[in-house]
Amino acid sequence: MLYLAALLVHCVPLAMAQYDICKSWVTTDDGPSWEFYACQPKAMRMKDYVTVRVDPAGITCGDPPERFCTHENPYLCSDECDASNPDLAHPPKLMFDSEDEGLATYWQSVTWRRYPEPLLANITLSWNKSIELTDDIVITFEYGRPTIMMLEKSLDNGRTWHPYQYYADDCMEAFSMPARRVRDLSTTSANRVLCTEEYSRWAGSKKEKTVRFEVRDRFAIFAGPDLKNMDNLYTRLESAKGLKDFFTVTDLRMRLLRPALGGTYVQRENLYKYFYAVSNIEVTGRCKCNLHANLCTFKEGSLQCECEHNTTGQDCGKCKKNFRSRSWRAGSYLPLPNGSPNACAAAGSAFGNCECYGHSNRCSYIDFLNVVTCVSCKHNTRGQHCQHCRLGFYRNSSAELDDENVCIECNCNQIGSMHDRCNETGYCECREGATGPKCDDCLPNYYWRQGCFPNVCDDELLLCQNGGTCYQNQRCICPVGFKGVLCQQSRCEADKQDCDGAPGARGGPAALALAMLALQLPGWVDL
Ligand SMILES: *[C@@H]1O[C@H](CO)[C@@H](O)[C@H](O)[C@H]1NC(C)=O
Ligand SMILES: *[C@@H]1O[C@H](CO)[C@@H](O)[C@H](O)[C@H]1NC(C)=O
Ligand SMILES: *[C@@H]1O[C@H](CO)[C@@H](O)[C@H](O)[C@H]1NC(C)=O
Ligand SMILES: *[C@@H]1O[C@H](CO)[C@@H](O)[C@H](O)[C@H]1NC(C)=O
Ligand SMILES: *[C@@H]1O[C@H](CO)[C@@H](O)[C@H](O)[C@H]1NC(C)=O
Ligand SMILES: [Ca+2]
Repeated sequence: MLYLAALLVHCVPLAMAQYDICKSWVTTDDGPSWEFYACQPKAMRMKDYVTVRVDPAGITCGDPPERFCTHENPYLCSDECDASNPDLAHPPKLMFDSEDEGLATYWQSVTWRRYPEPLLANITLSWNKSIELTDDIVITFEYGRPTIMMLEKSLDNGRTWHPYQYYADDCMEAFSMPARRVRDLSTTSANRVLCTEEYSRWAGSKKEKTVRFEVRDRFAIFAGPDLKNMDNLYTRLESAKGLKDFFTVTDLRMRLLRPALGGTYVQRENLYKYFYAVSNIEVTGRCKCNLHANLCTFKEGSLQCECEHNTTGQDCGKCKKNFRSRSWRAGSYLPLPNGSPNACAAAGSAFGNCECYGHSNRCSYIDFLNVVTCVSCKHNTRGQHCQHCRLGFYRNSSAELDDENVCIECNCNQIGSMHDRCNETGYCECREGATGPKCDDCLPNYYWRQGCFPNVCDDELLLCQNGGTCYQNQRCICPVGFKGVLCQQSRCEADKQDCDGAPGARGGPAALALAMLALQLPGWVDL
């Protein structure tokens, strides 16, 4: 009987957990069928799936072996850290092991023997998976908690980082921030990043060992002190912008900036009592599956959602192939109590026979044509099923029809091409003399100047004559006394008066100087 009671107590919270089934087989007036619900995996101990990295290199103690002492026993420095001896080593993995009762195992840093250079260490936890925190992050320090540290998070597997919480024994001094407590936050500030002094003051290294990131206290703002009113929390998570993301991480980083000082200033004569030692990092959360899965499994080194609702991807973040007749959407906690599955729909199932390849989520019936057609095709598509590319775009041959990148802009050169359309391989239609896929090059014997023009002169067939030089294939620069497109014409022959009237036109020194001037000044030639 006692056993049964215990079992019941244990089972009740599980049975009552919301959103724990994705579908159920129900009998309705139309016969039995599946009914679908928003669903999420159970919370897990995330430290079991984490990869850890400690920076900088050489920050872990024991290589070379080193002695250290404690704040309680500052002059008895007989403890040793030795990386080569398993009994005396303190590698990072000891932050995630399960400990026998009473026996703490911990990662430990080198001591602050380089004081006054700061003693800095980063502990980076990576999951390669989006995690939604469901309980406090609890970091346990042996030998005292840091007097300054910072918690950072990433939402994109470590590409970008954001501050999550600041910790200091004096927030103003360390971060120029006023000290605040999560308990004092309100509904509008529940996702504020703050600095707290609660976990950094010296209280004896045995008494106060933990540093927390308070998830529960933030949840309690909506769900009440015992988290009884979870409905209100779920409603807020759905409606308050950024609130869900605030509790979502792919990576966490503890930046340890100053070790415990034992409640006084740094004592230079005994730097062997200053170091970091972390025995446990507890992270409780669930896989983020966008409310499309109630299971999350560890496969090939990463957590993965077991997606339902015809979704797929590590976070169930897209529709399965052939289930893209409308755009993917996350499930919703609302309406209570079962939420909305927002399942992906098979082609042909959602709107009669209208497939839009995921480029539209609206169809419309056109009465006089008796067809159903997709409305407002996105991603530069068009057509009844959004199956064509808009004018000015062409089909990306390496993308499926339901890919967002299915249509590529033609990008035709405005001057070199006839119009901004292109053929199926992206080739534009060129004006005379232009060439290249985008018509931004000229054919041989053409030059580019706001379009392609045939060469006037060149070094092969259209040679400038009588000592003239070819300027950028556009014109011959003729010596004085000659003219014509190729300087082929003597001014005397063309115009007797010109010849007779101009003194020295036949090659006096003044004419030579003028000719040289002409060669040096293309601007003058352009006239
Ligand atoms: C810790 O990480 C931060 C970035 O989050 C970086 O700027 C800093 O240099 C790192 N510190 C160490 C000691 O590696
Ligand atoms: C991260 O997860 C993805 C998807 O499961 C996987 O393809 C990739 O190899 C993983 N990367 C690492 C570094 O583990
Ligand atoms: C997903 O597709 C299958 C057919 O492969 C269908 O039986 C099932 O009902 C679909 N599920 C949802 C949630 O639409
Ligand atoms: C074509 O589609 C593939 C697959 O989605 C994509 O990786 C690629 O960037 C697309 N090409 C262009 C030019 O957009
Ligand atoms: C597109 O135009 C280019 C150049 O005219 C040509 O080589 C190519 O075969 C054309 N592609 C198609 C599919 O017509
Ligand atoms: Ca441990």
